[in-house]
Amino acid sequence: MRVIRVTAEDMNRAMRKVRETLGDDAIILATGKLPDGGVEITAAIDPPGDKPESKPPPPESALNSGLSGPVLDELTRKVEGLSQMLGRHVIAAEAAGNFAARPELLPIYDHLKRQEVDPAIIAQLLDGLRPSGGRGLLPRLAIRLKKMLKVSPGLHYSQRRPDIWTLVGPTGVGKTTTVAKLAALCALKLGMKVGLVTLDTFRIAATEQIKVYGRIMDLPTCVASNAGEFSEVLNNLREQDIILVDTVGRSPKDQDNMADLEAILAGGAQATCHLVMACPTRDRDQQEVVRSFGRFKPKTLIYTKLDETSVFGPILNQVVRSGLPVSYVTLGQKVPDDLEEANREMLVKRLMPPREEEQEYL
Ligand SMILES: Nc1nc2c(ncn2[C@@H]2O[C@H](COP(=O)(O)OP(=O)(O)OP(=O)(O)O)[C@@H](O)[C@H]2O)c(=O)[nH]1
Ligand SMILES: [Mg+2]
Repeated sequence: MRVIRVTAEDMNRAMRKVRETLGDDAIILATGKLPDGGVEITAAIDPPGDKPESKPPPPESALNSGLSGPVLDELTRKVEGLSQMLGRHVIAAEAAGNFAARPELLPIYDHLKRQEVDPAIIAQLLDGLRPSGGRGLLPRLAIRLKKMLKVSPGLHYSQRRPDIWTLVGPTGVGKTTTVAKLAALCALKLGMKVGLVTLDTFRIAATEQIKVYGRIMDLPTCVASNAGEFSEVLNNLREQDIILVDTVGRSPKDQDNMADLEAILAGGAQATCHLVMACPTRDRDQQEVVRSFGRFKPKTLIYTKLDETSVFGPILNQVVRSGLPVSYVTLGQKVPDDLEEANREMLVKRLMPPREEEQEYL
């Protein structure tokens, strides 16, 4: 493989240099801005006949090594992860390769990469993207993003009575605070009858936290520490419109603790689970959270701490990969103010280049 790095005043000139040196089959590996305002492109080409030698198959003994149980599971997971990663790199390289013919896509590609959108999703977003009505590519990009981002109506639109929402998720993401915000929205703003339940008996402070919110808002608040008690408190709260259930935070890697939570939740078969994730969490970790909390069959994603980051691609990535809609987002620590129902326009706006930079993408 021959790799070159070119610099120029702008992307079009840099792309022309790449094409002059490596031809139309060049693959763009990376692009960047220079301190003097120029740009740089690292590009490569595979000269004909420059193919890696094929490796002999692994010896039979490696396949029949007797590996089983958790070791084999772990290995399988790692291999799956590696092949997914490789697949993404191939798609990204292909997408970048397309820019040899469509250099005007490069700035958008760059922007979406900085937003940490999965390269495979970027490739989908940019495939065949054409300018519309003299306004460049951004309006069409916004339409495509809007189609990909699924949202679901908030819990107060539900006709079910009582509608029971159980918030599950990793430690410290803001589950209890979000329960309080949702309770305030439904009870104080919409005048609904709301009951609170906490299954978090792991720490005394956690039960206190929800009881304090219950007291301030004058809402019935119950604690349950096993499936039987959970079923009983749900029955006691059956006259409420909405029941919000707070749970103990669980590390996605701690399968034993996850199983304990699953056992308690079995007491509330009529409840729906909603997965709470903090937006600043890295994409790969969010993916692991969605995978391991999948056992609770969450109906929606709730994203917290949007105020703590300016990178929103992982939200799009999880929605596309899991097919789950976003129901709510939270944007700060204040109860009840910092909660919003998710809407596509708001999410698209966060993923698009800021208005003041739009000229750079035309
Ligand atoms: N900046 C910011 N902080 C938030 C937001 N939501 C919650 N927090 C803060 O995050 C911290 C943890 O919030 P909790 O609600 O206790 O989180 P939790 O998921 O219930 O935590 P565990 O029960 O320990 O798993 C607190 O300091 C909250 O004020 C948000 O939208 N933005
Ligand atoms: Mg909590």
